[in-house]
Order: sequence, then structure tokens, then C-alpha cells
Amino acid sequence: IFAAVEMAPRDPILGLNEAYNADTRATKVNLGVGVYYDDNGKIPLLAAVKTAERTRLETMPPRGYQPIEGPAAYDQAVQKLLFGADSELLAAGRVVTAQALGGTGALKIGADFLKRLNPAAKVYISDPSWENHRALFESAGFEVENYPYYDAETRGVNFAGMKSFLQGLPAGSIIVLHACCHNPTGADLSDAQWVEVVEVCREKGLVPFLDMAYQGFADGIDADAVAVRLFSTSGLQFFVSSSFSKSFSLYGERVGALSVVTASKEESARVLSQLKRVIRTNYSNPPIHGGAVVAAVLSNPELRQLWEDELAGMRDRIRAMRTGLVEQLKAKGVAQDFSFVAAQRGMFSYTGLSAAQVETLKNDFGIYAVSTGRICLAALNSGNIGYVAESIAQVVKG
Ligand code: PLP
Ligand code: TYF
Repeated sequence: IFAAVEMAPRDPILGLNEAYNADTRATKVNLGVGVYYDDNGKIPLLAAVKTAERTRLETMPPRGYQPIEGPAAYDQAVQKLLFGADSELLAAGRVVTAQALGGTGALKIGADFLKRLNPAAKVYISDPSWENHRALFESAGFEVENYPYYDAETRGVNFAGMKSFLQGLPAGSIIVLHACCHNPTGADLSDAQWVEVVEVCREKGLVPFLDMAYQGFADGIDADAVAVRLFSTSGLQFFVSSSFSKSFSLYGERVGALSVVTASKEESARVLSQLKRVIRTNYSNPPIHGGAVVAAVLSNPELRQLWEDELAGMRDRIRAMRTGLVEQLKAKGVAQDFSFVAAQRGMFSYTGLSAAQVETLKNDFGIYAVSTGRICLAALNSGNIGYVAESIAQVVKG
């Protein structure tokens, strides 16, 4: 039965991990995958998480099935983070949230629901986008196309191009938007541009799907939610996928959520019933541990403050690595201006390094990056930044 099975393509980012792991050079650096490492090059276990886990272990709670949409304590905690504790939408019962298997799982629940709702719609993702966006919506049965986004010349967003493209789309088109910390470019919309995007979605009857995988990694929890908050006050209906993989450093626990903003409380009940149907037929109900830890941290004022401080620490360290890399490249005599790296937001930078330069970095220096020139700044640390800057300098100076 498997004789005709073809080899599926590898994920270009996760595939890099395998090559990195097989590399025996002591100086190797993995700037490929989007994971936050601390200054010792380790994935941190946050103190807030550790404390919540200890407490949980002491009580040894039973492991029954969870509600299909996850526990209310978790879903409500997610809603407050995304929409704000004093959100009118929440008070009106216009948001339904289901726990999901990471941000990826949230996108897939939303995609499967949308496919039932509007099978003929097309999905539009930014050019470029997280590669899994395309694969995931295609696997839900949609045709996926790009909307203009990154402008390599200005290293910012081609907003005029994006806006006019969106204005030309038929009503019902599904628009996937990176709510903050755009992956892979690090180039985000300004608040004023978000206002315009909301307006276009309203005028044209588009279906906004906000993907928020890095809340807290640009400017802060509320500041990074500006897109969600602007859509919230617009009166529109929309989707938000969110993830705690990065903000809680809980990658492998697979903790995320899908939230859907509806027109009324009554509509919410019907929408939730459909989300539950999608979940039931995929994995029945979500795992317990990660969501319980997140809910415990977010509902305890001391742990929450500790988490916010730790999140700020991650954010500040990435910023320091951005400015550090810019300074070191300059100090190593690189003529090309890399100051844009310090202005980009989140974990990633589109460095402008060519595929050939990325290949040289890997072969000659053991430095792994995505072939598009994307690097993860959160993999830099005080021990490797000098080596990385020196290697990039050699590569760009040819
Ligand atoms: N969306 C974007 C834009 C991402 O960069 C990621 C990264 O992992 C995800 C979603 C998926 O998050 P998770 O690891 O929680 O599935
Ligand atoms: O873009 C990244 O590196 C992260 C991690 O299929 C990731 O978002 C990459 C690929 C993938 C899942 C997660």
C-alpha cells in the first residue's frame, strides 16, 4: 500500500535543526528556528512556570478529560490578554475561545471551521509569510495566495501595495495578518496603518484572521495587542490565533488558543458549537498540563507579575542583541548599513543576506540561517555574537 508514496518536502525551518544537530563544530550557531534562547544558549524555564508547575505537582490533580474547548479559566485568561481585561466584547459575550495545540493548532481549527462556512473563499497571506500558513490553509482545502507586504528596498512594509491589493479582493476573502512581530521579516504595520487595514476589511467585507504568536516580544503585552484592540472596536467579526509557545517558553507543551469575535452572544453559542465539532473530530479535547500552568500564572497576581518581568527580560535581551549585532558589524568594518536590524521587531530579521551567503555561513562557519536570509536574533548571546558578526562580516565583504 505504500509503494507509490512519494517523499514529502521537509519543513525548510525545522529541517535546518536536523542539519544543525548533526554538525560537530563546537562554534556552530543555530539562527534558523524561531525559538528564544537565554544568554547561555538554553531554552529558559520561566520562574513563573516553574512555581506554577511545582504547586500543581504537589496537589497531584486527577487527569480526566477536559472540556472540548478547554477549561473556562484558561479561555478567559487568554481573552483578557488579547482583548484587554475591560473589553466590551468580553462583557457582551461576543468572543468565543477554544484552547488549541499551539498557535498552529489554533490556525487549523479556524481554517477547518472557515472551510465549512465559506468553502469557495480564498485565503491571502503576506508576501512573505510563515511558510506553514500556506501549507496549513491548503491542507484545510483552501487556495492560498499572497498579498504584497515586504519591500526589500525600504526594508519595511509596502503599505500602499498591500492596501490597494486588499481593496481589490472580493467580499468573504480570508486575510491572514501577523498581529505583531512579523515572521519572517520583523517589519510590522504602524498603528495608523492598522486603522486603515481595519477600514479596508470593513469596506470590502473581508474576513480578518489575526495570528498572534509573539505577544509581548515587541513593546509589551498591551502594546503588541494593538491590532486586536483596533479590530475589537470596529464592530467587525474576526479570528485570532494565539500562542504561548514563545511568551511562556512552553514550545513542546503545545499551548495556544483560537478566539472568534462574533456579532452577538447568541451567535457566539452557535460558533462555539462548530469549533467544538472541529476539535472533537480531530483530537477530542486538549491536553491538560500546559494550559493549566498558563492559567495558574495568569490568574495569580504575583506569578503574573513575575511572568511579565520575565517576558520583558526576553524582549530586552533580543533588543540588546539587535543593537549589539549592528554595532559589531560596523566595528568589523562592514560598509553596508545594517541599522535596520535594530528597528525590526520580534525575534526575526530579514537580513538581506542572499541564499549563497547563507550557504557560505553554514559551510564555512557553522552558522545556520534560513535561505531567505531570515535570522533569529533570540539565538544570539554574549558568547556567540562576536563570532556571528565576524562571520557575517567576512561573508558580506566577500
Ligand atoms: N504563527 C506564526 C506567525 C509563527 O511564527 C508561529 C511559530 O511557531 C506559529 C504561528 C506557531 O506557533 P506554535 O509553535 O504555538 O504552534
Ligand atoms: O518560524 C519559526 O521558526 C517558528 C518555529 O513548521 C516553527 O515559527 C517553524 C516551522 C514550523 C513550526 C514552527
